Amino acid sequence: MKIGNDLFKRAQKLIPGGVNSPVRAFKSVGGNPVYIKRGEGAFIYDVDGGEYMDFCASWGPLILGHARPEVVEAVKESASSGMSFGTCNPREVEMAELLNEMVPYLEMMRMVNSGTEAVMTALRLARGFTGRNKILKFEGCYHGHADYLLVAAGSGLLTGGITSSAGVAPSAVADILVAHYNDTAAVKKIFEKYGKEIAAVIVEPVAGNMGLVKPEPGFLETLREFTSDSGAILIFDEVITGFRLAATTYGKICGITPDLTTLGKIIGGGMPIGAVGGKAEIMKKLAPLGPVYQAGTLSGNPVALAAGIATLNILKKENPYPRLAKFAKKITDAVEAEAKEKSFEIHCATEGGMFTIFFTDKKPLRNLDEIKACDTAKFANFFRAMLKNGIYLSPSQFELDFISSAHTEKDIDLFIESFRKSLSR
Ligand code: KE4
Repeated sequence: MKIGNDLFKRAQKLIPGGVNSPVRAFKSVGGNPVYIKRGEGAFIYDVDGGEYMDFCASWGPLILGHARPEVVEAVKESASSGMSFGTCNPREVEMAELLNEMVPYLEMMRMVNSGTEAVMTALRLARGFTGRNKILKFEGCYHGHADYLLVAAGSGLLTGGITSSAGVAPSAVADILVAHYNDTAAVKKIFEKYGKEIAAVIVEPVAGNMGLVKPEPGFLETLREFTSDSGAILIFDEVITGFRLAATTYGKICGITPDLTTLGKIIGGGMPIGAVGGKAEIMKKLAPLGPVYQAGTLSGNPVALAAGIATLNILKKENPYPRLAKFAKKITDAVEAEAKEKSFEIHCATEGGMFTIFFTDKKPLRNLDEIKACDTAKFANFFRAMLKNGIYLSPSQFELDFISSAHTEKDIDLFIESFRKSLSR
């Protein structure tokens, strides 16, 4: 780890915490972060010659594995014709038509450069469309780092043991309402009290930013019913789940149509990207058509779209999802069997090709309070043991692990073997 450690020392002099995103800092798992210089298929390689089987997938985008040739080719071909024009470009039309074909309820959409920007745009649209201000979000969900969303947020905040950030003016969060995930009773009370003042409800339809927490039967349906009755906008934040569980959105899978959807990660194939889409009557409020302003120098960047379009077309053609789910199930079964056999307090939640190994005996985990009971010290030891065994997990108990289409059956067996070894250590 010598070269990596030297790099980290240098980085810390110029970059806060040495990282460009807090959750990469290994703060909650201990040790110095790895410095990855190359990825190929299911594997990533650090600057000191270390090789790891990757289950973090850059926090979700790399569903096809690293350096998938067709995606790299698409980027090379696009970049060789120019990086960015600040004009309309044909790939914007191709991406919009592809997303609309794969998710028909995205009647219109706009490309941006991150999930945060997609959520900011969706919430400003909801407020502009309804003329209302209040927003309901859920404890432990993370929707990017816009001021007013850093309340009871998951992901890096939770990992860092905080759930709201300094530097956020009280006025910015005055209109943010918070309830526990899966708490339909609380949602009912909030709508009884604030109904006509609520501009939007935003939710991760399958929560990933407190580790994997599934919606209980009726939870999402309740959100759809109450928002429809009160004229509030229902936003599914599918930055993680979009194209992760099928070649479409979770909204399509579960049969609940949100008014707006935010996307990111997979639709960029590893390049910076985000998108907001949904009902045309809402989307038409966006400038230059309507009064809700939003903009971006590199929005619809042709090189990023080339990577995303190539990725989505491969997902459409290859449909890797049943295999991803099968492999995740194999891991879950092994974890549960080990827990039972050795009475370990450990539990693996899974949805499609996503999973989280929780260090707790509680299952299923329904909300942030239950998640907080997890033994993060045990998780940290487990993470480091797996790293020693050449397995790179997402470096936080409050995140997801992902299986890519590049992982083979043999890789999954190796994961399970390493899991057993790491647990016994
Ligand atoms: P970005 O601005 O990081 O592209 O997207 C924000 C975002 C929005 N919505 C959901 C559901 C998200 O999960 C995210 C970002 N995800 C985290 C990891 N779970 C990003 C990792 C990081 O912050 O480095």
